[in-house]
Amino acid sequence: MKVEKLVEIIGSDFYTGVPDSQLKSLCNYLMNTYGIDSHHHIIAANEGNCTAIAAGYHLATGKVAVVYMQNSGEGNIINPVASLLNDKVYAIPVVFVIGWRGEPGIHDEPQHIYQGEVTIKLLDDMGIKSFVISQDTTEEEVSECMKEYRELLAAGKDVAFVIRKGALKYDEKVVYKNDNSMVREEIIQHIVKVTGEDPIVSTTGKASRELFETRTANNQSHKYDFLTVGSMGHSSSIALGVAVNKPDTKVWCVDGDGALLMHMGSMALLGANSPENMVHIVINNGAHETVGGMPTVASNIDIVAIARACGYPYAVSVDNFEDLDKELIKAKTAGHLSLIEVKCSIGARDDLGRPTTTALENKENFMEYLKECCR
Ligand SMILES: Cc1ncc(C[n+]2csc(CCOP(=O)(O)OP(=O)(O)O)c2C)c(N)n1
Repeated sequence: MKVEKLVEIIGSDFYTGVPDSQLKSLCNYLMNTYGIDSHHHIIAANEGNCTAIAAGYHLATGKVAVVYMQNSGEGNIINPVASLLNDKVYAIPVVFVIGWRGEPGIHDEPQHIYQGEVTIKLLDDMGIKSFVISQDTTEEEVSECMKEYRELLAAGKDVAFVIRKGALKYDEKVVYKNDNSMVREEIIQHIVKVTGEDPIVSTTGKASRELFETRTANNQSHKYDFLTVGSMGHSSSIALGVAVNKPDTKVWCVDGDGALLMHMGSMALLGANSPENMVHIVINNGAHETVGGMPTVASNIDIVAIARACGYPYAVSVDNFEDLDKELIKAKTAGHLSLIEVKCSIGARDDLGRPTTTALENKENFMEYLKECCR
């Protein structure tokens, strides 16, 4: 169905979410219609964050907000749904619109398989009634469902539309760009040149895919890299856990700005623990490039200042390859935690591949490498 029709049927004037490639039509519609406007559309740091913003919207207006997200965000909403929205607590109504990655029977990447299996079950467990929208769902069916949903919402309950692949259509295109010149894949090639055989923990999305392809192109093993294909926002904490237990090995984390924002508390933990053997690289394109390029708020925040305030002994920002190479070389031999923010353009190769090893193989090879080669 057309996304405009879904929006009309739901009838809310406030949306908050974390972008998802399967909800690209909804995200693009919202960007074209509202852009980023705190009264109508907020792209939030994580899905729990969205849920709380939706609750605040309801407290202030008495109206019902829509939270949109990929199903991988269900984990992030469980706490605010169970202890804030639920009708045994504050009974705050919210409409969730959820992209269903990893739907059973539909081929998808490994990080989506289990989440796809439990998507509807988790909603049931959270007391959220759900309705699945497919390519052949009619507007009448959605309107009928919404009639029933209105009664539930009036009783302080939460409801969801679960969106199957290709179910929502939007004809307009949106172009996402910024003024930065460096391309993420080239940034990763420069990083790999300096890290050599040091282990890397890389973030969710295309950065990990590009790292995998870079290793293949260089005829290098993939054992050096832990690709955090799911669990967005947690790669720097994984790297922290590795770094403190392998004190004689330089451990690198390749992070994204969307991921950094999603669980930014990890920066405070990194600063507090300050592993001397870790480098935290944040590739900042100010966008959720992997899922379509929708903006994050990271273009307008000072990541270097945040890192310093969190206790990182060294933090720097670069916007060209010469400075990047210089900082990488410096970080390689430094005896303290370093953060390098790399200002990056929005975009990727159309023919970018996906890791050909399984997640389990990735873990086993990485662990074996850490055991044998790193102290
Ligand atoms: C909890 C969760 N929410 C949403 C997603 C969907 N998702 C995958 S990659 C991505 C964008 C990541 O943005 P950023 O870290 O800035 O990296 P970029 O894609 O720009 O390189 C999103 C939103 C996800 N994987 N997990």
